[in-house]
Order: sequence, then C-alpha cells, then structure tokens
Amino acid sequence: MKSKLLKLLALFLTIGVVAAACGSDSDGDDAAPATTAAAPATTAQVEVVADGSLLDTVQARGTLNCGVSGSAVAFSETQADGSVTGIDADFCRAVAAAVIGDAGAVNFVALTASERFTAVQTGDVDVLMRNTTWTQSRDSSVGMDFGPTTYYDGQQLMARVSDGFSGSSQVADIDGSVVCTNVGTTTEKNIAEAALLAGADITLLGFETSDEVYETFIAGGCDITTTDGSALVGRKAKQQPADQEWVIFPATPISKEPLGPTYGQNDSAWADAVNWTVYAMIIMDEYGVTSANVDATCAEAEAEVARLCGGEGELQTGMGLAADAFHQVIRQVGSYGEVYDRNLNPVGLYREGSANAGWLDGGLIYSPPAR
Ligand SMILES: N[C@@H](CCC(=O)N[C@@H](CS)C(=O)NCC(=O)O)C(=O)O
Repeated sequence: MKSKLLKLLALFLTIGVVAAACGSDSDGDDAAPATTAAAPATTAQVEVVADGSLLDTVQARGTLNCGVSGSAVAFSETQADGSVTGIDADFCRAVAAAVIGDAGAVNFVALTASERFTAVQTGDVDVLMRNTTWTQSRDSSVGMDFGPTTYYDGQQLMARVSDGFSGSSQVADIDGSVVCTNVGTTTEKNIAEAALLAGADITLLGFETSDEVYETFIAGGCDITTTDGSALVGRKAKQQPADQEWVIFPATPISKEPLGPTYGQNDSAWADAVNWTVYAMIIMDEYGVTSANVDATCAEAEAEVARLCGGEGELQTGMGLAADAFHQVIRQVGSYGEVYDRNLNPVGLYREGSANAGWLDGGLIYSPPAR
C-alpha cells in the first residue's frame, strides 16, 4: 500500500512538471461585473469590436493557424503529401471558411499534448482542434476558453484478448499491469485515480506521442494502453496486427472527455466566431442541410436557415463576419453530421445511439438558436 502511494506521489509530481511546462499563466480573474443593466424591451444591436481581437488578426493575415495532433486517427492525421485529414481538421477548415471565406486558408500546426496550451499562449496557433478535453483547470488556471463540445468522448482501456481481457473487463482486472499512455493529458491523471480507487497496482509509462505508445504496446512493452475511447477505436481499426486481438473496456468509460475547440481566454469576438461556426454546422444538420444541397436550400430558405445562409435577418455581419460566412462553411466543409460521418464512420464510430447523436435523437449535440 505504501509503495502504491509513493508511486502515485511520484506520478503526480511528474504530472506537475509537465503541467508547468505547458505554462499556466492566467490572471484567473473572470469575475462577472457586480451589476448588470436591466435589458431594454427592444435589445439594442451591439457592434462587435474586433479591434485587438484575434478575429481581426486572422482576417488581416488571411490564414488560420490551427493546432492539431496530426496523428490522431480520424481526428487529425497528417498525410504523406502534407495535407491533414480528420474531423478536427475539418473544424479548422470550417472556421477558416467562416472567418476568411476560404476553407483552404489553414496552416495546420501539429502539436503533442504537452505542447498544445503553450502554443495558444504564445500565439503560435489561433485555435486548437486537438482532441482536447474541457476541464476546470484548463478553463481557469491554464488560461484557455472552450467552445462547444464537438465530440463527447470518455476514457477507456485497451488490452490483448490473449492476456485474458474481454469487453467486460474492469479497471480492477489490470492489477499488476504496465499501462502506457501520453504525457500532458487528462488520461494519465484519470487512470492513476481510477486504478487507486479500484485497488489495482499499476506501473504507468508516459510517452510524448501516441505513435510511441502503440509501438511499445504492439511490441509487448505494456499490457494496457489507455486514452479517449475514440482514439482506441481508431488505432485498433488501423494498427491491430494480424497476430493480435485487441479489446476495449470497460463498457462505461472511466471519465468524461468532452472534446472541442480551445482558444486563449477573454477574447469574446474570436470565441463567438469559432463557437457559432460549430453551432451553424449543428443547426444546419438539424435541418438536413449539407454541402450538396446548401446552395439550393439557401436560395429558398426562410427563418433560421435563411439567417444562417446570410439572408433576411442575418446576424453574421454584426459578429464581424461576412453575411454568407456560414453558407460558405456548409458549402466548403459540410454540416456537423456530414463531417462526423465522413471522418468517423470509416473507423466504426457512429452517432446513432451515442452521446454524439443530435438532441432530438437522444444525444447531446445541441445548439442555441440562431436568432
Ligand atoms: N483528450 C485528452 C487526451 C488528448 C491526447 O493527447 N490524446 C492522445 C491520444 S489520442 C493524442 O492525441 N495523441 C495523438 C498524438 O500523439 O499526436 C486530453 O485532452 O488530455
């Protein structure tokens, strides 16, 4: 028991060093003003002041610097020709389409988990679309703000069937195992806590990149690998060797990992531009609008769809965007369901029956109204 505690202490000290390396400068002072004026009967239009906002900077630059993983299967994968594919890469393109009018105006910056927040703080990237979990510390002391969750994930474990594991295995069953994961992640903290709670004595090996994790796992250097469930599904689909059978467990994840856009805190104009890009993709999905039918739909649209298309009552120009910003997002990139299906169905991740279904289908994907 004492050695387990010492091991955990050492682990948390290591995590502390990594967190410090990620930088944690933040004034942490997000207190709301003491009083708020009563809303007038007719709300006045407030023009967005983009001066000093990243929105202004990105539009003047004409390129979006978007932080991705580059090696997260189906989320962001750097291809041999330098292009980046995946749902996170498509969300980068969507923001570029909304803000610049060109989905191709993205400079993808590949970042490891432990590099990512520093890259935002130093201004190397404007936004992270990097399977990043929204947590209290990242949202406060680390100095980030978070946009709408684009993928509701949860941490699971993966092991070899030949080692006696199955889909009904539990954390207690990994007692005595060597577990491989990535440093600078929620993953390493979650598994340490879960193992302690389940009474499992584990040896945790932390790696900078996922490729190192899977090379070690395949070679037998670890019994278990653990991260976001989506990443395990992706790696199993892509890398499971013919002579091994991998299994993912427990069925109920050991944590909540809401993944979505992340950017520096206290820049409302920029946050609105990123957030409403995602919301527009969700709302258009609810109406069945896709890249294939958006032009025809927008030509005849009414009400909420018309507003998002840039027609009567549009609200995009008041946000510092072109009136047709979200029309361009759908035309050039697609709706939420379209980008989800295109990128995630091929590795076996489906919206139906999952938290990533729309709210009308029993899921959590939901947007405030565009009005
Ligand atoms: N969602 C977790 C984990 C994110 C993470 O970095 N996961 C690893 C495993 S999927 C990863 O992205 N690896 C890809 C890489 O090595 O670039 C977090 O925000 O801390």
